[in-house]
Amino acid sequence: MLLHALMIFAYAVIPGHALALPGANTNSNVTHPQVITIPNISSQICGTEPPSEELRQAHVDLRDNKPIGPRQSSQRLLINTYMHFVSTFDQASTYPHNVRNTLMSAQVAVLNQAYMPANIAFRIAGTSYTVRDDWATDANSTLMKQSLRQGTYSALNMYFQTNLSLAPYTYNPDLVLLGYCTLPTNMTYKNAQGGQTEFPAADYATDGCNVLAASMPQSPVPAYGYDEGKTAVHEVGHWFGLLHTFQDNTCNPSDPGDYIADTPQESASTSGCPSGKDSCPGNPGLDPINNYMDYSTDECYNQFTPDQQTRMTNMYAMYRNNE
Ligand SMILES: [Ca+2]
Ligand SMILES: [Ca+2]
Ligand SMILES: [Zn+2]
Repeated sequence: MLLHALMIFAYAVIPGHALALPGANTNSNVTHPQVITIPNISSQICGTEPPSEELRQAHVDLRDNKPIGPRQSSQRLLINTYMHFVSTFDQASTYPHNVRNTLMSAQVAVLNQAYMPANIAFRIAGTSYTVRDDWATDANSTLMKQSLRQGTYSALNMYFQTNLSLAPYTYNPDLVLLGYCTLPTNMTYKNAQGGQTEFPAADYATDGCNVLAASMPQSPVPAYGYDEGKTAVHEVGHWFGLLHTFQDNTCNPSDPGDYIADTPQESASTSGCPSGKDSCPGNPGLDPINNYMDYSTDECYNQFTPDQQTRMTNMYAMYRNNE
């Protein structure tokens, strides 16, 4: 324990002067668990906000095949992806340069495998590394993203935070959050020449996905049950516009739910991987426990349905491409 504290001290201190990063609150008395346990509470799986009315309407229009906006061609989508690794001081020694690089490559490989059926691929366009306790716990999230976000609205920014928490500034492992992401919104307007112009980057600075670093594949501090990189797959599904498979569903056949025709109706999120789960027994199909947009554990996740694949590429064309 003393040795551990000294190592942190050595990292953070220049002889005679504490290294003070603006806004960084250091806490060198923290011990971090070897394995992170995610409580069986759905609010700690995904913190993505509910969809706007605008996004709901876009889902309705695409589901009903209304002629709105551009549709994605059959070309492969290649997404410029910026990966930002944000660590607390006490975790910095756990994630040295080579470990971070391994994690980010492994994470992109998992994303590429999961999105291959949708003809979507990701390439690392840039990376950043920050050691700041407040950002790593997701306090000052807006400032963090204003400082780190790269690229246009068509670029994916992912923030891998060592202590992503429901209660920023705390290190309580019971309050850990696996991830959340921003859903797409209209970021273009007609310019004086009648063409489409994108809003200034400052207007979408917070766009992107926050992911617990422990969910990355091969993490030295794995999140038990959620350590194969599938949290990022789920969150990026939101970035493309997908909703949860159990969204607003009471099993009433008229409930639009996730606005996806080929995911069965589901009234309750899944935890673990309970085969045969059927939260809407009167409606066709078992619950889509293997779907990336449910809340199952990583071993359970293995598919986006064909309608979800099409919806993602159409929404990308509608909201994010050509900018
Ligand atoms: Ca559905
Ligand atoms: Ca059913
Ligand atoms: Zn989610």
